[in-house]
This record gives sequence, C-alpha cells and structure tokens, in this order.
Amino acid sequence: MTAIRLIIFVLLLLFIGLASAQDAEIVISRDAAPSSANVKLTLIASGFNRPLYLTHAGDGSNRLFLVEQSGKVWIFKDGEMLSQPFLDLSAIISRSALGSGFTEQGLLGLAFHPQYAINGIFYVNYTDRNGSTVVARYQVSQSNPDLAAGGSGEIIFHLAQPYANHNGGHIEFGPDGYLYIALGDGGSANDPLGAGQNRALLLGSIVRIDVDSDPRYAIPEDNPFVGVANAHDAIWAYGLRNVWRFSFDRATGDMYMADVGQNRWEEINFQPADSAGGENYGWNVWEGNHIFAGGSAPNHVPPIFEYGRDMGCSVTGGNVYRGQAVPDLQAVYLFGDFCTGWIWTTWRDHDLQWRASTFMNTTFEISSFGEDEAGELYLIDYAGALYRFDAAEA
Ligand SMILES: [Ca+2]
Repeated sequence: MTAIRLIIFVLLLLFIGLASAQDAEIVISRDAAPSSANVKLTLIASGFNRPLYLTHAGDGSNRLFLVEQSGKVWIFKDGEMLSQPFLDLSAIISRSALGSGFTEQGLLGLAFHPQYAINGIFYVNYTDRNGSTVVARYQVSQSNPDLAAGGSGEIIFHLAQPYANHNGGHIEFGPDGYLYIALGDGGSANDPLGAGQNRALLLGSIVRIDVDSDPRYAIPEDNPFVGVANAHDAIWAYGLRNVWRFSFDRATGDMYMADVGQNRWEEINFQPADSAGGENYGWNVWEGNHIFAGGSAPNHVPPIFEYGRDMGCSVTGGNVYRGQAVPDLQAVYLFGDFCTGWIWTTWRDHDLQWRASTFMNTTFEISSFGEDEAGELYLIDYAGALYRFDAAEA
C-alpha cells in the first residue's frame, strides 16, 4: 500500500507540475487569422504636434510617455494628459522638426533603463542642430517623478549624418539588458554610400551597446563582429535601409524590424531570440525579396513579409500583442503603413510557418505603435492623436 501511495503521490506531483507549466506556456503560434471585427481603436488623447512614439517606464506607475518629433515628451497618467511635458528638447533638436514641412529629423526615440524604477535613467535618440544622430542619457527629477531633471542630459553616442533623411531613431533595451539603436543608411536615395553592406560603417545597421559598464558605453563582448576585420564591433545586424521601429516580443524575446523600402517593397524582418547577431538583411543588394542594386550580400536573411506600392509607401513596425484586452490578437505582430493607413498582422501557424493578412484600413498616418506596462497596444496618428486597441463590444 505504501508503495502505491508513493507512486500516486509522485504522479500527482508530476500532474501538478505539468499543469502549472501549461498555465505558464507562452503562445507562439496560432492558425486562425485575427479579425478586425473583434477590435476597435479607442481615442485616448489628441492635439499632439508630430507624435511618433509611445512607451512606458516599466516602473509600476502605468504612465504612458508620448514622444513628439518636435521635441517634447508628454505623460498620460490616471486618465489624463499632464499639462507640463516630462521632457522638452525643442531647443537642441534639428530646427526642421519645429516647422511644418515633412522631415525625418527631430526627437525620434525614447527608452527607459530596465532598472528605471531604481536609477531614474532614460535615453533619447534625436538629430541635433547639425543633423547628427545623438543618443543621450537623462535622469528623472529627484523631487518630481513626472519631470526630467533639467540639464541632466549626457551624450553617450554621436554619429554624423551625411544626409537629412534615414536617421533610423528607434532605441530599445533588449531582454539581454543591452541598448539597441536603429541607424538608417545615411539617406539620400538608393544608398549612395553603400552603407547597408559596409560593415565598417555604423550606418545601415542595428547597433548594440552596453550602457552600464562605461560612462558612455561599452561593446558587449559577444557582439558578432568583435575581433572581425573591417567590421564595426558595435554592429548587431546590418543590411538595413531605414528601420522605422523595431520591437522585442515581451514573451519570447524575438525581434521584429520594419525596414522602409526605396521604390517598391516595404519589409518586416525577424530575428529569433536565440540569434547570435550578425544577420545581413540585404539592403541595398536586395529590396525585400527582390534584387535592387545587385552584387554580393553574404548570408542574406530575407524578410518574413513584404508589400508593394499598391498597399503603401513607408512601413511602420509595431509589436507582438501580449495584452489582455483583445484576446483575438494574442501572439500576433501588428504593423502599418504611414502613407495609406493599412494595418497588417503576421503570425506563425502551428507548423511555425509565417502567415499574414491585411487587418484594418484606417485613415491614419501611422507613425508608430507602442505598448503600455501591461502589454496593451496603442497606435499613433502623426496628425496628432493616440489610440488604443480594445475589444469591440459584442
Ligand atoms: Ca532587406
């Protein structure tokens, strides 16, 4: 009897163990396409000047931080916009972002340090008065959590830009705690510098740096081109034209990069969480899955999705949905087009094959998506408004 009881006890423990493992399982695949009939976009706030990003501080405060290209960061807190900006860089960013004409310069990125709740450190990416790309470290005020400390900016990364366009601008901490920076190919058109395939140039790449081991930054020892001749050791991945938003799936750590095309093809690139880096995403030998300039692009990693000029002209990358409000979006990557307002979804089916569908046709100039602390997803209309993805009423 005792032996049988022991066996039953062990089996019970195994069952409980498996059941709890089941509960914690991350959804990485699905077969059905999500339906836009299950989703509505709720207007959260409006009246912004060139809004182009939204993120959160990861500090448990549930505040939203909305970034304006014209230099200000605004806080949405307890259901309302605060009247005073968290940060105002309008005096030091490119003047073009202060006007009304189209520009790719200005305040472009914001990322809170993974230990922001403890250290109060955050980073911005902007183009300065000379048009150079700058990543700077800032500190929150010690007396007011809704205000950055005046004069606390320290430039940690600076890169001269040969042309006004293609400044990339997205910055985000990876699951590894390193800061990733998207850098465009330098601009003009067709990549005149050959920056995409030139691994000696930081332009046309995603850079990965360690912001904790040096007053400015250090190179992680496992960056893919450390010790490799004619390659910059800050580069994580290359062959990119102008990544406009990348993100890490908060559940899996997989990375999604939206690369804006030149004349014909907009693309979504994927990098699994266990990647060692060094991927070549093909530009300017390739544009999407199509030969562009031709020539050699060793180990070209093609996109997981592309679309042509019939559907848009400038891709805006989003996020893999991991929130609770819209169950039908679980494990789906959403992204859109700035020119047409189309939103797409892509996901992996149970054979882990990529699938995609057009999802929603909007009238917005989609400048960004963004997540709050709970993983709920937002959309930013460059015309000045912020929306949240919610479940449609039954
Ligand atoms: Ca590519």
